[in-house]
Amino acid sequence: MSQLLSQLVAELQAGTLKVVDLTQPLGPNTPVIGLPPIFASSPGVTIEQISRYDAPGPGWYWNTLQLGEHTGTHFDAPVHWVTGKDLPDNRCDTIPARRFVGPACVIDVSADAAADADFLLTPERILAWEAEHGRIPTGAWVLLRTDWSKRTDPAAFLNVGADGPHSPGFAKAASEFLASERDILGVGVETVGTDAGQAGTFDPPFPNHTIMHGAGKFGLASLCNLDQLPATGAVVIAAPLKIVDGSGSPLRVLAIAPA
Ligand code: 23J
Ligand code: MN
Repeated sequence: MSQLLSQLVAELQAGTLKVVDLTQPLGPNTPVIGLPPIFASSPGVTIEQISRYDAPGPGWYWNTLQLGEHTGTHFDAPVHWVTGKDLPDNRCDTIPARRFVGPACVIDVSADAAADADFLLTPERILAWEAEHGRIPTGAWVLLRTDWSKRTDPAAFLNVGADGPHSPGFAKAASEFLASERDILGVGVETVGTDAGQAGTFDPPFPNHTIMHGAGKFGLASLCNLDQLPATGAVVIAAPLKIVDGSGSPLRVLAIAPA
């Protein structure tokens, strides 16, 4: 085995490296994004039993799942958005697997999001993060820590008011900066989608989806446990199901980090 892989295994077994699960539980209580009623919506999770050591299957237990591609902790492929529809290797089954693994840059804006549910990350804030932690490296996953995943009540998580949902995200200029001034795999967030709650009212609507996917970048939504990661020094593995022509997929997101 390569020295590096032997050491990886040894450090995982010794506990000097830890595996952090960045994934929310997936089930009937998983919150799903609400869009304005003029648009079609995605269903929640339905789990129907096929058998459970009973007449339909005396020795085995299994279920049928029904869910939208963009449910719970999930991956957004570039083909999800009209801006990314004609890019090469833009869907779940055609993205090269090496693009699912990269170093994590965790930008902590949890205090800002606690003070303002509509907080938006700016390019200035990214540059301030880089002044402290170094330049965002090639092939990075940029993870926005908001602590939003600590809102375990679905109503508080979706935070829908009379004027629509309120949750933090990216200013358009921040998405543009990350998509064109840095060479990232994509962005990850703790909220239900990679755009801010109010982003349907922005110009363009849903600017993070528009810009990231137009640039061939990926999205990760509904992450958790970002507070267990260092700002730099973790590696994230986020591999969607190989859905044929898939626009996205629920997935298990894992980080390997110093313990
Ligand atoms: C469709 C339309 C708007 C949004 C989304 C999907 C998502 O957040 C998603 O899951 O990709 S904002
Ligand atoms: Mn999505």
